[in-house]
Amino acid sequence: MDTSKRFKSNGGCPSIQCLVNREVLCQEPAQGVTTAAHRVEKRGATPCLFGQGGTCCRNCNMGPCQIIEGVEEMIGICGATASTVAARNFARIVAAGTASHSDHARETVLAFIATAKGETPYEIKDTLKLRRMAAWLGIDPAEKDIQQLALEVGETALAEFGKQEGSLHFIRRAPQKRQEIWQELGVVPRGIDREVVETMHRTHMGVDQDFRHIFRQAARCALADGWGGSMLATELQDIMFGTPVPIRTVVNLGVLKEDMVNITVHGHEPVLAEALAMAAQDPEIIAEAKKVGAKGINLAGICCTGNEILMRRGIPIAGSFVQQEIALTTGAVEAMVVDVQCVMQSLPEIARCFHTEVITTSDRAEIVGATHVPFDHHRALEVAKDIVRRAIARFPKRGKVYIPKAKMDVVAGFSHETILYIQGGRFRASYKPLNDNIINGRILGVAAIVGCDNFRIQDEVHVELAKELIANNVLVLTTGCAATGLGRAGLLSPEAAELAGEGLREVLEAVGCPPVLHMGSCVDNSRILIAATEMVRTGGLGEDISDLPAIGCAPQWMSEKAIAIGQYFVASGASVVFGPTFPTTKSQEATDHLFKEMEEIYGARWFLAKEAKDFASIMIDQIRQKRKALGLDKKRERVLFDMAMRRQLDTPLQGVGCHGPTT
Ligand code: NFS
Ligand code: SF4
Repeated sequence: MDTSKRFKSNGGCPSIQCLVNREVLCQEPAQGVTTAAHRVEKRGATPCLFGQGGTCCRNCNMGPCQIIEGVEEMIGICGATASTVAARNFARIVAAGTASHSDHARETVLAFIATAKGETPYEIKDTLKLRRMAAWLGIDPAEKDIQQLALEVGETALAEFGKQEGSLHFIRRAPQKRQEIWQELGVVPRGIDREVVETMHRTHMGVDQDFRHIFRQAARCALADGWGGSMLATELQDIMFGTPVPIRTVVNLGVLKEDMVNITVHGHEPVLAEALAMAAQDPEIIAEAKKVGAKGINLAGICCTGNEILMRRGIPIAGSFVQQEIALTTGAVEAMVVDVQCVMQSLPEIARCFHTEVITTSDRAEIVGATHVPFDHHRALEVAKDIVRRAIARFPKRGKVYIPKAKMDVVAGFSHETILYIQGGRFRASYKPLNDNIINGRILGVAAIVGCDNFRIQDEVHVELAKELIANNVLVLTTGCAATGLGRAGLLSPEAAELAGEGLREVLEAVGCPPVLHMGSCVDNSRILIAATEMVRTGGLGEDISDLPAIGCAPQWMSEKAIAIGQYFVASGASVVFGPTFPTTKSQEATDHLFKEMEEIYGARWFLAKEAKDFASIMIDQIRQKRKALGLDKKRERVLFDMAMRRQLDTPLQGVGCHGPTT
């Protein structure tokens, strides 16, 4: 093994604010290792200002053209204006984000089909959801055995990618009024792949050149993500691996174990992580680990793969996006297994300073310096065992180790179905208690804090913002790396309810849940679309998502996927606040479309904010405005639902057992 220390030359103890990250980077094993924290420190926190504003075009070889809005001689060689270029760049970001979520979904669907045929070690676990999804996909679930039904569901889901005409099936899950808006605008997505391809075509040099028209396609493409790719990934993963229910576990780098073989699983696709989880429990494998002096195998998640296995299996998360390199600098990780997305190219270089092996597994993603062990869901367990054995072989080669103490208890697993259940109980699962508590003012509204963390932002924006929101009686939903950050800060535990305002606290204490509900990975933002739809359907809060006192945000976004998510939220009627920068700001015209005109068209818009307090004030203000429009700004009588009142709820069960209505 090459343990050259060449990457260790210019590290040092960086001046980052996150205490646990700094703690690890300042210890002996990490001495001299260069990470993103060091690179940001060296280069400064400000990226290329020109590129950042969205008006740099390199879509053809007459450019690149730097375009300055309002300066006639600074349009593109082809005549492209700032708004067109900003819209094209924005649409391409949305297409890349949609492609990422959807290609992940495709892998899920292929594994699902193989599972239905009995060709994988996975099972069809949630048969209730299978039946519900079958109905949404236009399949009659009656009188079909589970495997046959699963096969039909899988094949219909697969056809959603290549569909050329008509509309995606899950579009029909949205509130009626929203569907009408989409029809009228002509933004109903046809096939998932078609929308991505068409967006790339329309943004090629010399095709679609009306910025509003380009933004409309960006909305259609994003909707193909939220109500298409992402939603298919979430639902089929739930059927195969189990719909999450509340589960206690721990997060932060302190979950790594000194006396065990540590395998961190990083990326996005739970098909890999689930197989590793099975392999890690195999008695034969555990015996092999013991033979080399370890007590067993400790699997820990990074990024959204971490969220997937945390939600379903309670496997701890070692870190979010910004902690991936730092996990390696503990010197305690035998193998970091990765698949796709948000995996930093620097990992193998850092691993070379230690005994760690970085293992790539996806046909779509290899990294120079990593070992490639191709994953195939047909041979899932076999490949997973092979990977775990590689990690075991590294254990005796460990050098100095520093594992920080920091870890925090969290409760995760708040799928939309769980939220139904905790409010109404098994037989009266309903959003009515939530709606009623919003109507009576005990809960001011609902906010989603989603998305990445980002090396350019030092402050704990997510944490400060969440605390401010819950103190103002806003219930917070979270996904992605933001959720891990909020977990690290202790906000995903029921005890954190004491930080909530009086009204919200009463509700949380009655049902015993945290003030911040972890709803999963980034594809699981589709759960938030369904939760919002269910709130509309339950009644009392308007007829459409745009009427709800609800808003989303991604204060530290980094990935293109985050922009796709933002655009599908806005196109679905939920405003979002992003920051600290936004990719169209060098074109006022383009930015005005997203920040003003979209409100007239979709009933929702983008906002930009930098600091936690600005995010909070925009979000609370928006929630208040929606309350006012619903006539909820006046004081109402406050009623707490006790069991007797819950029993009186007249929500029909619709024949679906413990997982509530048919959404
Ligand atoms: Ni979402 Fe999740 Fe994290 Fe951002 Fe990356 S892991 S898919 S993109 S960085 S939240
Ligand atoms: Fe320049 Fe137009 Fe080519 Fe873009 S498409 S690089 S603006 S000439």
